[in-house]
Amino acid sequence: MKLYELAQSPSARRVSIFLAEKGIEVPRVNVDIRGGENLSVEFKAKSLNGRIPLLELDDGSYLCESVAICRYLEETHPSVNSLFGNTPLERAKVEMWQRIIELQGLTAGFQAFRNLSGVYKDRETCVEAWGEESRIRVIDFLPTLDQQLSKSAFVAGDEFSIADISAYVFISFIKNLDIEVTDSLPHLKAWFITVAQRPAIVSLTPKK
Ligand SMILES: N[C@@H](CCC(=O)N[C@@H](CS)C(=O)NCC(=O)O)C(=O)O
Repeated sequence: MKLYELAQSPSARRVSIFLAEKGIEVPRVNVDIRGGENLSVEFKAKSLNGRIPLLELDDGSYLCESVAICRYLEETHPSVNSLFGNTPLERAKVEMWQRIIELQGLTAGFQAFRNLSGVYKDRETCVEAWGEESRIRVIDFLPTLDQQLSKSAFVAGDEFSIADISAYVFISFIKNLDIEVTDSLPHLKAWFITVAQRPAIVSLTPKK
């Protein structure tokens, strides 16, 4: 296996944290996405969505989309506690929260960042008003997470799951939008501090 990524990019971090939680090591290839390396014919021939992360399998086939990659890694490296949930209800709750975080959190955050910063204006039309609206949607979504974390230790229930990884990456990312988790969101704030101390996440945090 080989993982095409850019370590600090949020979607690649979802897979990296997952791998570290599972204790799986995979050779990595750095892709210069800001420089447009992912736009090349060669990369697009490998990646259906033309983006990172991208996992190359030993049979020469490829998987894109961070959650699909994590699901494959989970099923090929099963452990006592699955990060996708262990019972039918747990699995459904993890899936529910994954979709909520992906659709209402990460997608809005990415749209805000891309349209406001213009980092990818070489490959897409940036619409400032859409960026502003997406940023507002991110802010409006935060209480949903705070409320959920007032009821359970982790996003999808009592166990740490891939939904926490997605939410952690989302909350880390919104600093780029000048959005902070303040004391008005106490449960979300406390959860973030706890999750940041997990050995898997500490192991990926660059030393200052
Ligand atoms: N839904 C995809 C999102 C992948 C994605 O947007 N990757 C970004 C980096 S975080 C990328 O490759 N951007 C380059 C581009 O848009 O050209 C996933 O979860 O893997």
